[in-house]
Amino acid sequence: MTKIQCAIALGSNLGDSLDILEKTLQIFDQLPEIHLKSHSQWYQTAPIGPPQPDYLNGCAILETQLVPDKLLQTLLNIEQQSGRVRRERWGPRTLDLDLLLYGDLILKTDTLQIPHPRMTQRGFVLVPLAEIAPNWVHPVTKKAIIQLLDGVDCSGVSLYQPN
Ligand code: PH2
Ligand code: MG
Ligand code: MG
Repeated sequence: MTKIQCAIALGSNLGDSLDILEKTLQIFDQLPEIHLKSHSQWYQTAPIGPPQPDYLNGCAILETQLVPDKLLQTLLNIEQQSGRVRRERWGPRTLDLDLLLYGDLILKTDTLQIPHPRMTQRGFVLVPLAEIAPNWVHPVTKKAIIQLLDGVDCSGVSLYQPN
């Protein structure tokens, strides 16, 4: 079976976010069907959506043989293990894992859209992604991640400085 490279966005703004995100990377690495290739640094980001605490965000590149649906299911399972309860849309969460890119696949079903439909507008996704995959070409816009970053307001995104 062929292995596909995928880009994942990680986010948290409830609970011990740094610990939750670090543990998520370990979980990725331990799953036999996923290989963690690289991950970005963590960024503190102003919330988009209803008023809520700042997020910690980052991105990871995974290599996997899982088909998109199974990968999505795996991501949802990990979210649930972190104690995530789904409340309001775009509201605070202990862990959010979004499948951004799956090779150069373009897919739209009732449950899954790849590339992630809002990734091109979000500094909190593009800044960490540009750190680890600047030249990955977004299959719909045909622009590299570093080019997409050019058109986006990143003022709310800064490198996380643990004290
Ligand atoms: N995720 C959301 C809504 N708003 N804002 C930031 N800064 N970071 C996020 O990950 C985020 C958000 C819904 O997924
Ligand atoms: Mg999200
Ligand atoms: Mg999500």
